[in-house]
Amino acid sequence: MVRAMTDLQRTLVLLKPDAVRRGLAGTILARYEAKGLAVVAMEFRHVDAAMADRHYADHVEKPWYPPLREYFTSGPLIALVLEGTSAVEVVRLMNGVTNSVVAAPGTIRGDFSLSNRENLVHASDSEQSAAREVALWFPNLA
Ligand code: FUP
Repeated sequence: MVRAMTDLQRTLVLLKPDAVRRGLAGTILARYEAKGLAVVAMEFRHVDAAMADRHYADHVEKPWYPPLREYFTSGPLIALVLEGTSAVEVVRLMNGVTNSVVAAPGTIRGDFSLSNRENLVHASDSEQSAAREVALWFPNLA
């Protein structure tokens, strides 16, 4: 649901290891900036399996989780907190659906990925997830 114009939100975004490896981090970040979202935190990190499990707590039991964890920990990623009007929904729309094969052209996944796993970006899927994920990745952010 589209929120009121005044609904300022923060959302946790990850430019995952394939985005960094493929040299697409700047291109992707530029899209968020051009949209009008503000970067309020940013960090380059190579995370371990324990952090992957915390981030994907809802998915650790899924059959496809082990290869996801392998990919997620395969190299450095860039963690961001973006802030703006309806930021949670706006970033999800910009990213496109999970499976890049069917993600709409014009979205990040639709334009730059052809994979259901290596899909370049993560973004919080609700305000509740955003609060949990921002606290997990940036515990010192005010
Ligand atoms: P999303 O919110 O779009 O990132 O998607 P999900 O939370 O459903 O899934 C998290 C990540 O798991 C996706 F980005 C890609 C990966 N995934 C798979 O590897 N296989 C699947 O069948 C579904 C998701």
